[in-house]
Amino acid sequence: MTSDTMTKEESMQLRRAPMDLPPTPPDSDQSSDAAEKPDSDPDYDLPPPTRPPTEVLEVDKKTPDGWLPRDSRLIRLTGVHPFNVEAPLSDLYNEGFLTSPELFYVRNHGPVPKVESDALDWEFTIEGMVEQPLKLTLRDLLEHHEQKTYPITLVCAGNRRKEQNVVRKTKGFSWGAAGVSTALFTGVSMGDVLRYAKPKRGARYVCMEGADKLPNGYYGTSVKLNWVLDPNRGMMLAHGMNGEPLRPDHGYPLRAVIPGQIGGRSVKWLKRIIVTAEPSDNWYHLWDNRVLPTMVSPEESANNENWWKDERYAIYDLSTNSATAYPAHDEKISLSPDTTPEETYTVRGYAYGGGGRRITRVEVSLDRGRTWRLANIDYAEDRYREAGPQQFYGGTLDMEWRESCFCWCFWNLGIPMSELERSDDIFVRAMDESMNVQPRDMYWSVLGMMNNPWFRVVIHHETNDGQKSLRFEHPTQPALIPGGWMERVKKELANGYWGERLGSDETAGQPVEEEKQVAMTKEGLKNTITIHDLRKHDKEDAPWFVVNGEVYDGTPFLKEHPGGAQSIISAAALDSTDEFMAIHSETAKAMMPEYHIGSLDDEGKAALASGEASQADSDATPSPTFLDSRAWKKAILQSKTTVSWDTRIFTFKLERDDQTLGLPTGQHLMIRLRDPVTREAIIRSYTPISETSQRGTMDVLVKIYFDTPQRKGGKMSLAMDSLPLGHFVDFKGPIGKFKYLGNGQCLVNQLERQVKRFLMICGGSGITPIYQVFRAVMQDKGDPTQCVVLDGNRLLEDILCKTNLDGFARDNAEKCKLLYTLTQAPEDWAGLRGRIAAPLLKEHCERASFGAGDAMVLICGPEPLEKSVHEALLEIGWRDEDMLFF
Ligand SMILES: Nc1nc2c(c(=O)[nH]1)N[C@H]1C(S)=C(S)[C@@H](COP(=O)(O)O)O[C@H]1N2
Ligand SMILES: [Mo]
Repeated sequence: MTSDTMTKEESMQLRRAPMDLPPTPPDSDQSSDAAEKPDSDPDYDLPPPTRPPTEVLEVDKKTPDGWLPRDSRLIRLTGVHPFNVEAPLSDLYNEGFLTSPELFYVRNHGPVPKVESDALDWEFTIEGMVEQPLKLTLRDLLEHHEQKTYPITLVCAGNRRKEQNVVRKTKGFSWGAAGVSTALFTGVSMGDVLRYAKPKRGARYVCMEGADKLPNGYYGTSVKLNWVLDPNRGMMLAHGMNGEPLRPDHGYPLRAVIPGQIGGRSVKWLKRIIVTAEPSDNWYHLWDNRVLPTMVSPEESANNENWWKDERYAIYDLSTNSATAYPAHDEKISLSPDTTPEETYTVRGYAYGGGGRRITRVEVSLDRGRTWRLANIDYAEDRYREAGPQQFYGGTLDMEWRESCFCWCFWNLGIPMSELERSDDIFVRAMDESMNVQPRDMYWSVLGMMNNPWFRVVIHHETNDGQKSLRFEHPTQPALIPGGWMERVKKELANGYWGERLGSDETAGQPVEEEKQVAMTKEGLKNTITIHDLRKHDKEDAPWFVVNGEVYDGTPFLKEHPGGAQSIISAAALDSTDEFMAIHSETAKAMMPEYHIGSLDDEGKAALASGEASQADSDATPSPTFLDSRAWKKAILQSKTTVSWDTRIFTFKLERDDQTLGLPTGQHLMIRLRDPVTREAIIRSYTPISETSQRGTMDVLVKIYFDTPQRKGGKMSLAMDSLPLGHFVDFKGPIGKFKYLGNGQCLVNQLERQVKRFLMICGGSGITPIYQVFRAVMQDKGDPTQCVVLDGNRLLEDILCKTNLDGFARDNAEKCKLLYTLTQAPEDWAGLRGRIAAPLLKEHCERASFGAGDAMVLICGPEPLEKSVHEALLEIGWRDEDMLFF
């Protein structure tokens, strides 16, 4: 039995909740109609004031979550959608021990399921290896089971991942240190409910599945049955949070809450519980929430799936962790001359342990770990324990007997100002009751999870007009927000090492090789531009775009841009750093100062970083065509066909079966992948070979440039080749300055041009854009345009699409001529021999033989080929305006 299947018999056995369940046992020392609200002034913490958001934010409106009001203070970590957010660290800390639901971090893998009917009718099943499969509703849970309320801290396994990403990019997005929050959860003991279903002998795991349908199935994972049945582990089926129903982002109306373990096990919008003999085989259980050994590179992990199947690398209990909230990042303290030696600053933050283990000490160092001082710890969770059993928010608060610690604690330490003034940084580390202490060094791994090295805040000593002050700097800022000492000293950081080189005696890693930098800003220009101004320039008449926080006006370059005006227009008012840097040569970069008009202000940068100005990376509502020139769209790799030893056809699944690609003939699209090793974005343009009318899928032909002893292979093609089936790739387009409209009618840079004859010259995989135009001409019987194709390759078997090309030629002899030339032709080869160069071109491609001004040459191939063809064509009478290089 696996988590994804249920036999017919099993589903037949499902029955409504047995109505003969014993009623909730009356509480021993409290009458059952005791006040639902806690005492007016208890010793334990009550939730902070909450202001539930009432308005749908503008950015959410175009997403599948466009119905859901949210708090605008939250920092978006994965563009606009799906919703993955953390609060600014100081805001989170200021909430206190309990976090209000609107600031509680959110980790959603996809759209939030919308509950249209009465939440009490929400159904879920308990199935698999149980004597008594059950179908229950939330109403059943409320009516027939004992409700409990207690505080639980949830932490995403990715908390603090940005630090890992700065050292070396992981496969995860950049959480700051606020991927953690605490709430009072109300619900039913998961173990109690499972006991009613009576697990069978041999059952060992409890798989869970949510209602959120994702690209790779419903979200799901598993924990051990043994743990579920252990009251000390406190696993809960929760419906309440801080005294109110769960909010949609946190699993409304029902979720699992698994204390002491990574947040990923606490399945939201819970629909199925499946008892099994093996761990979950859900995609998200296998490919997420693991700490693979540090030497497993992203590439190795993609090539060898056994790493993912090894249960030893799955993570459950949280690792010991701590962070400093105050001093906050960029906080400044002025040192007045009359600061007395006794004056102190109270450094404070949070700490948590895993598996219910108590944090037993938090230590602070001002001398990089040579000496430590003990911080004070406030265990707010213990005050609920001490309160004894009582009714609380619709459940029994009864923690007296439980020894485990499910919550974070807050630590603080007063430090004399004079000592801060003499120090360069503040380190903090925590230890739990098993003496698990946070490590000094980072343990980097492919998914960047459970990051917990000592948290270091740097102290900058500044003097302004004789006024001395201290400025504090955290390691990073979440998402793409710039800032933090790790960015600053990036070059000195190496895998596994927590910080700057301490001195020559320390074993810091090798510095990272420096990239060649080209200045792209205008010297002396000091203009700042607001997000508001930028957004006004989002149209084709005056497109502005942003690269590395600098604003450029693309208007004067619209006509000259080699990729066509559309490539600039598509970037209008957007941050196109990734694409720009990936595609452009140093020559192109050197042209940038000319178009530089100012720097985006900090607010604008933050807005772009959090995706507010862009819809990029969003899963917007599907349209009849797949491509969007202003946003990256994801498509899943469905199959890979080997065409020859070095060529593959990759078939990608579009969003919908009835969708076409939306690519005009003659245009291209961009493909974006991450380099499997460095995680840098790689972007290249391709022309799919599938027909423009094809629905549901597209086919891209790619020639793989393998590493050879002489030279490194092609980054993009190697990354494509190592892509596992079922993985996403990003697409954007159309781009290109040429369009074929049919019947000889072309658009070149938006200008119409009537063509009677095409000369098409290509080498190797340069055939793909040529083939697209050629096919359009051949398939239209009424199109009288003549085509001569000159296709150069090394070996006969290197000629791509040959069968199709030959087929079209056979059926259209009157309007087409195919010339293949090979540099290593077999003896019986009847075609041309030699490379595409002046002699061959002179013999077959004289302009005179193509008629007067109504012929055009389309050329696509490697750069040296395009260059030599260009020169040779000029010599035999062609003019620049006749030639189009793809
Ligand atoms: N159904 C479902 N459950 C889910 C997820 C999800 O995407 N879908 N994300 C998981 C992860 S990785 C985390 S860290 C927690 C986050 O819970 P929160 O969003 O309420 O903070 O939910 C977990 N449960
Ligand atoms: Mo998570």
